Amino acid sequence: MKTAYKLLTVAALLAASETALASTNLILNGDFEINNAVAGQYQFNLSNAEFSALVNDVTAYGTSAELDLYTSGSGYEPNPQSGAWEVRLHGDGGGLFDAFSFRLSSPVVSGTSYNLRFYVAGDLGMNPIGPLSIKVGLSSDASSFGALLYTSNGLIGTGSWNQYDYSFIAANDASYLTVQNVSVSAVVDNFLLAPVPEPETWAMLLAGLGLVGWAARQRR
Ligand SMILES: [Ca+2]
Ligand SMILES: [Ca+2]
Repeated sequence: MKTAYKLLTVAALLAASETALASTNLILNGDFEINNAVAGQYQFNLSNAEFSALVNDVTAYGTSAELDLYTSGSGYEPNPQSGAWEVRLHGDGGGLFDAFSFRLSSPVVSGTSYNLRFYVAGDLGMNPIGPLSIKVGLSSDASSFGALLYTSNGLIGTGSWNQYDYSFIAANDASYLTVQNVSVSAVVDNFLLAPVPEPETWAMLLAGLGLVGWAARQRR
């Protein structure tokens, strides 16, 4: 019973951590669900201006400007990782690439710890032509990449979603999370960025769990 209780505690902590990531997400529209597109209608090869106007709180600034806003059942891509929409980014590896930035609900603060999570899938509609890498950065400006934070490396074009997690301490303040594809075509979805809960928060959570466990034991 003791082991079961421990396992339950670990599961509860993990669940709480997942909830914290989703409920305190600083990224506005990180899953692209808030947009002006007609339901079920794919939007291909959008210019930076078209994409920025279509998708709330997201600004495109790449050099190839062929962004696509996809929905379920296109046949070209896996269905969205979350909700009804996903974004396809082009990149030819030769200097032309799609890029965009997410506006944050409150800025990243220098010296604070954060957890980042996002999902990338290879392109079903094109043959994989090389390793896939999506670069994520922090910027003070919606239209520039800023400082490199993380690169999701190693995935060769396939149609399945891959989850990437990265924890970091911010080196500078930033109001935008930026995303660039510098490799082959890929779809991205469901970007989550949340401050790591403070030790006091964990202490309160553990105390709460302790109470729940104590109550359960009393009942037995
Ligand atoms: Ca989505
Ligand atoms: Ca395109």
